[in-house]
Amino acid sequence: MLNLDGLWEFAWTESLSETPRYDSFAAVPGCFDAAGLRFNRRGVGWYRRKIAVPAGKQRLVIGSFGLHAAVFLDGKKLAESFLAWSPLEADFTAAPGEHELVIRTDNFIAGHPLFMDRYDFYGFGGIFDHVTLCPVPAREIRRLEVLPLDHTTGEILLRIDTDAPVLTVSFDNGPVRRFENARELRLQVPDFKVWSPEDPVLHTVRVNERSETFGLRTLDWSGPRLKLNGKEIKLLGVNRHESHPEFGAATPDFLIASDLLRIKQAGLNFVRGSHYPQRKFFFDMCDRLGLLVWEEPLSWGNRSEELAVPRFLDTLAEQLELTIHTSFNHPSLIIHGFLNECASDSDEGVRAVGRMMEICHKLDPTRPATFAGNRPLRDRCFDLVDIVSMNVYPGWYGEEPLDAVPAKLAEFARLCPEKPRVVSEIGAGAIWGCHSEEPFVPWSEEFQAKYTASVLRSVMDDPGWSGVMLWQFCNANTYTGTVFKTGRPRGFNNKGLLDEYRRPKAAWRALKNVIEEWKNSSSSK
Ligand code: ADA
Repeated sequence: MLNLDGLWEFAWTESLSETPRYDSFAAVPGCFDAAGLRFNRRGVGWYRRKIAVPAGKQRLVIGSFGLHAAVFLDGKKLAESFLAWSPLEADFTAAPGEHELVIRTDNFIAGHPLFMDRYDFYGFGGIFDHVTLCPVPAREIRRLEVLPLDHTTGEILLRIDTDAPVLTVSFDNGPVRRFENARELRLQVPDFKVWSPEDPVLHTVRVNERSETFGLRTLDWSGPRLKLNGKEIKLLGVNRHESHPEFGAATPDFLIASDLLRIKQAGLNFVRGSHYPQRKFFFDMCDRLGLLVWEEPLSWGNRSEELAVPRFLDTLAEQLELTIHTSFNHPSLIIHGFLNECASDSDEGVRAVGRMMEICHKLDPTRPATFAGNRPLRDRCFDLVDIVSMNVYPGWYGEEPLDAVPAKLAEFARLCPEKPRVVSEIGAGAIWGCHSEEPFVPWSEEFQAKYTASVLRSVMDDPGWSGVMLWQFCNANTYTGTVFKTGRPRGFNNKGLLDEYRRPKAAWRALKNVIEEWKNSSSSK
């Protein structure tokens, strides 16, 4: 595999129809509008370089991009995608030798099928992740999916998408077994070890030329509590955006690694990737650290009119399918999500949620699926989902005072008692460095710290909840518009437990203290 990261020629145009003049340079990966000359501008970023193409079929992969991308080889379009934050693949065969490769990305919101201008996170443009080129073997294994069936016996199901008549299968570089014309294989992993957050042991399986890493663990959501490997689990975690003031959504791998390490070291076990697909590096890290993940395709607060638009729903369905296939073998992935805060109290909502649930169940029977709803008392989709997930902000939005949080959470915990329930978002804003010793001053670090501690204690002590995902790990770029009730000072969503540069706020310290106390008291029981 050839890594094409590095210095590319760069051109900027105001529209897609203009001819680019490559009079500048840009780093790949990189966002063109996060900082510097094109800060906050909407337009088209053209990236160009020469590549040496070997003989035979090749695959170019862009790990993640925004908001719309197209790939050209010697001026001919090979692929195009609106599935922002997902990988984009372009297969081609060319005469061996040097060729011109162009990746065009734009961050136009108007006309985008999934991204809308009121979304509460910034729609960056550029190439967010690595770009690679690799040969495609004839009769390749197009897809190799590992479904863990039983963590006590090590039984798995392999689903193999290929035209190859003969398959050679081995685990962990062990002995090779040969199968003919198999597309599904029920096998036992030799010398298996169970994957868990405490002991995240990974195995590998190789089928012909393709190798996949996986973990042996099972999930059970048939009763009111979520179970991992047969034992009830409480998810304690954060929502996280791929966002940084200088890097935008092209957060470097070292930053992803340090964010996730911090989350793990704070004693949390969960991270929700809000509100778009996550990168391979993110998942590799979560698999190795034993962090559990919720992943979802791009969407946010979609109204019933939007849920009725076929182009929106079809694109969303396409991205959900791609997301499930792409992340399938990561043991850290335990929940498929979609349609954050959609109009789940409308007919259109019921239809949209039903359609996405069908996709999840069809493609992946081993994981529960859900959407994060923000209207728990009038929701009409709870019957359709595997886990009931609620985004609630008592004591921040709305009229309740901060000390009403425990009672409100206890009330929500009683809804839909036959299914596992999680608080998929909850949080309060604070500006880093803004302090007040007065009780309950919104935007102060002290207010957010009290809020966070109160939420955590309420959820941890209530068996009605299978988990809580605080909103949010760190501040994230968004718009400065005033459409949101309490505003978005400085163009950030300031509900981060850390600020946008990852400087901890008092709430982060409060969180660590509460978890420490809880662990000490559970071990002394
Ligand atoms: C919602 C939404 C988040 C964020 C949050 C907030 O719950 O899902 O993306 O906008 O509200 O900060 O208000």
